[in-house]
Amino acid sequence: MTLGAAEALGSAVGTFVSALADAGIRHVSACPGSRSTPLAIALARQPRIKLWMHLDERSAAFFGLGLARTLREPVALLATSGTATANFFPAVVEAALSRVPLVVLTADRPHELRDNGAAQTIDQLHLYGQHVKWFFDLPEPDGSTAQLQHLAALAARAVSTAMDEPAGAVHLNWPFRDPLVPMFGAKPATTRVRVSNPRLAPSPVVVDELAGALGNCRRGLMVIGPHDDPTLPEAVTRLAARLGYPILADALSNLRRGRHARSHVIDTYDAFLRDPATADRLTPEMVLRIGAIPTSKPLLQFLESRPAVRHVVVDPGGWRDPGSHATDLLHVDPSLLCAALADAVRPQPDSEWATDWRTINAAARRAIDDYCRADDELSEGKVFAELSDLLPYGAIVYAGNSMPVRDMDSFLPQSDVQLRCLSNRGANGIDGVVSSALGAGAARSGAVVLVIGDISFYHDLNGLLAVDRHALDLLVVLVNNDGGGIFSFLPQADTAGIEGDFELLFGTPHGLNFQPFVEGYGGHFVRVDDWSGFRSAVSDGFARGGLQVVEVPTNRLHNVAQHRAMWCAVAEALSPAAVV
Ligand SMILES: Cc1ncc(C[n+]2csc(CCOP(=O)(O)OP(=O)(O)O)c2C)c(N)n1
Ligand SMILES: [Mg+2]
Repeated sequence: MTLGAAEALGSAVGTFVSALADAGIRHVSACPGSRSTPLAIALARQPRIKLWMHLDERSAAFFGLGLARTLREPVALLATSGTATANFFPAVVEAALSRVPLVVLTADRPHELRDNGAAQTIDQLHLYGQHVKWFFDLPEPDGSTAQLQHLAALAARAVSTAMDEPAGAVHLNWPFRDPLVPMFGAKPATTRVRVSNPRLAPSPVVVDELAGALGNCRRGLMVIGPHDDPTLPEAVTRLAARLGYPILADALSNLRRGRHARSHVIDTYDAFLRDPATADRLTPEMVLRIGAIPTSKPLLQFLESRPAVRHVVVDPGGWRDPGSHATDLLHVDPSLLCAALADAVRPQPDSEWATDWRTINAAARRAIDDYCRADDELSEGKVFAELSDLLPYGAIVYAGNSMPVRDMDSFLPQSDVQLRCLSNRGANGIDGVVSSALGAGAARSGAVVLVIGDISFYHDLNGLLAVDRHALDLLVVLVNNDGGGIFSFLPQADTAGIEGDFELLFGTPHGLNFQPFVEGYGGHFVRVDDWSGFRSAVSDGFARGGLQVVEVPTNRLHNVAQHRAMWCAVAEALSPAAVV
């Protein structure tokens, strides 16, 4: 080994990693490998960066995603060459679609060892295709001053590009020659460039035009989909109060929970908009929509079946308008726009329109509460009604895809007990959810509850290793209906042609007993059989810490019947005879 090569390597990776830290990277989620040695050693030695080592790249990537989502800051991933890099793919896709900033670092063979049969070498160029915002194939380190300056600039550019709206993943592929162990002699070159990614403020022209239109519209609605920005609740609720507009707040908007003024927040629309008569009474003239596409299908259908409505989408970037219903797309920061509009609009006295929505919301809430109180059987939706009273202020609720995220949207009531609701809603994958929740737990101290279905839990059992490895706490509410419960709500469940094959193709029961798996990872497992057992298992779980799994056994067929009964109870409560 020539000292010169190892020193050149050391100054290259040292400079690059130091520039990553300068640009704001504080966490890296990584897995072991030989080719990635130079970066792994440089990251481990960088005091401003915490290196989270994992064994499985797919889980590591989702762990990094959960960290980045929760911290609202960019996080880096590191993998060695070969199929390790392909295991990052699902998390990269989720980052792209849910706008989470990730800097993906993959180590590669040098150019002379590519495409000629060298071991553990795959084509890593543009591996993640259109799912990353930027790809760059770095040069083999030579230690030259010009290259060090370039590496520092590349690190800054990678972080800034990942953060730029809409945020997402970037991919840097870095080939390393042997010897792979760097020597750190020289001081790393400093980053000269300082990058800023300010929020996109609306121009006065945009604010004036929209404020005028809103001021002249009595029947307006604010629809807030998944959008995790702590500055949004104050801005949105102030604007809604000035205009007398209801706020249809997705559970993932984080507008339902907290000490902000919630007088205009509507949280049961998923149930009452299923009733056509109620939906017809509530047709708006104008909609201001913020955030990702709402979780609630009835809300989407309500909006889509009213094409005459002026539909303004406020989004700092991208084009989130499936079905092409938007009439206006404003590429500005939603909080800044709402704050500016709240100052600009003519205040309107609270109208019959707002009162109608509020009355209907209150009646639907009473019907849902009564329904939950009367039903003693363990059921899936009621998990969120129960958790609503059990979770401590400031807890994070990570909801798995499939039924948990929908049930959270349908059943989680608004309250001033603040919760932060998160979910992988970009690509709606059932993969990597355990690791994403663990990443959320690694981001800060405080309670984190993951509510997840059995198949999704099975999908990422590997992720559980991180609990012990990194001394994390995670309380998992495992809704075990022995298969994919969501499919029982779909037409596939009633279609005669697949009768008999439904369980084989969709229900997919597995009969797994999760207890030994959980205990194998050092966790504590309780299967509850009633609600009082559930309540004590959750409180005990928080007190114990570490990995706590509370399994709620449910039945997929009963689950459909329970949801339908709840929707019927809401429709009945809102029938003209019931609403005076
Ligand atoms: C990675 C991935 N594979 C497959 C799917 C399709 N899918 C959606 S929901 C679901 C079943 C999930 O079952 P479970 O986690 O038990 O939740 P439940 O439906 O019972 O609420 C499947 C296979 C997906 N969304 N993501
Ligand atoms: Mg299930």
